[in-house]
Amino acid sequence: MSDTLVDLRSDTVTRPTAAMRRAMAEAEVGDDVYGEDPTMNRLEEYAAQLFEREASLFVPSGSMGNLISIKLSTRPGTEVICEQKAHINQYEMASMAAIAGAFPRPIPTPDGILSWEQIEREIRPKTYYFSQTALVSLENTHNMAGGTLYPPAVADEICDRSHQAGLRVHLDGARVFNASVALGESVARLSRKFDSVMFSLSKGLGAPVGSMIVGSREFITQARSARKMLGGGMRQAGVLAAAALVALRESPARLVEDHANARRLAEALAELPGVTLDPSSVRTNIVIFGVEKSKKSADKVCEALRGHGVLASGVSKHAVRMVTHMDVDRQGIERAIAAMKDALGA
Ligand code: TLP
Repeated sequence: MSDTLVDLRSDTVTRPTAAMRRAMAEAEVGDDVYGEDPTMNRLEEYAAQLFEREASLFVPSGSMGNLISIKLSTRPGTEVICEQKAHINQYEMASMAAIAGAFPRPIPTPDGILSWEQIEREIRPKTYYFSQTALVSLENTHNMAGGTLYPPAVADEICDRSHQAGLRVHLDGARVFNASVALGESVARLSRKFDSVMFSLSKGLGAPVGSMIVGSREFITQARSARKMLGGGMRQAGVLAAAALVALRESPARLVEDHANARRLAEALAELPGVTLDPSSVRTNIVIFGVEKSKKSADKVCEALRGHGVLASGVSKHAVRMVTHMDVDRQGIERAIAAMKDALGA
């Protein structure tokens, strides 16, 4: 372990487990564009059950899942209210504009968590010469705010009030299982009022590829067509579904370890001179901290860490992100802490 890299750049970097690889090798497959892949059909039924919804659809990536959901809930020229640092606003190649024709109306917040009051102020007046608000999109956990959580009552209120205002609501739940574990609520409970939900299989859950969209049967039927239009119709995709089934069954229970590792990391980093971080804000698997006081840029700190076999990512000039996951154990976390002491010259 000690000569391997401790890769904390993202929870997307995990390798499939032995159980996943076995399931992939043995998967029964068929042509999923014909709806004939039995393993894929099992996965889609299982995910729908888990979220207590009518149907679900496997998509190659979270970005495609968000794009399809946005495309189906907007028309060209309408607006999407989201948080400023939301993945859909900053990291999806402006696909909502370029492909769906929708326009983001981002709201900055310190912690990534929107309130109904903030959203209500941004809804466009119902006047014919204004573009109209169509959709509200929330991110739970919020990645670039440091894995922060929506209190369930806040998300519920946003959904209810948005619906009363005639708006649809999407959940970018790439890490909704992390939210579920941290809040002690089921993913079905956390997402029940949203019109569409995207969650990732390939982040904390550790599957090699894929995300899912969950919603009503009608919505998922439309999503299947949209996926085909975007070139996301897959053939013997059961090999991917087999790994995803293992991930969905086995991984949620172990996310608590990732959260404990992130908390240990945050508490140790917060002690270092040169680091700005409130460890109590770290509730899930993402630790984002400032290094401005060290007089080093985030890139310089990441470069120094790399020299110690620890990978992290710079998310702005002076902010570094470390994400815990199933391929980094407590020993790896202790190595990252030691490397940070050196990187900062502490
Ligand atoms: N996040 C990645 C990067 O793109 C930043 C990461 O390393 O965290 N929603 C959220 C909240 C995400 O964090 C991500 C990926 C996505 C959607 C997109 O998922 P993929 O990468 O499968 O397209």
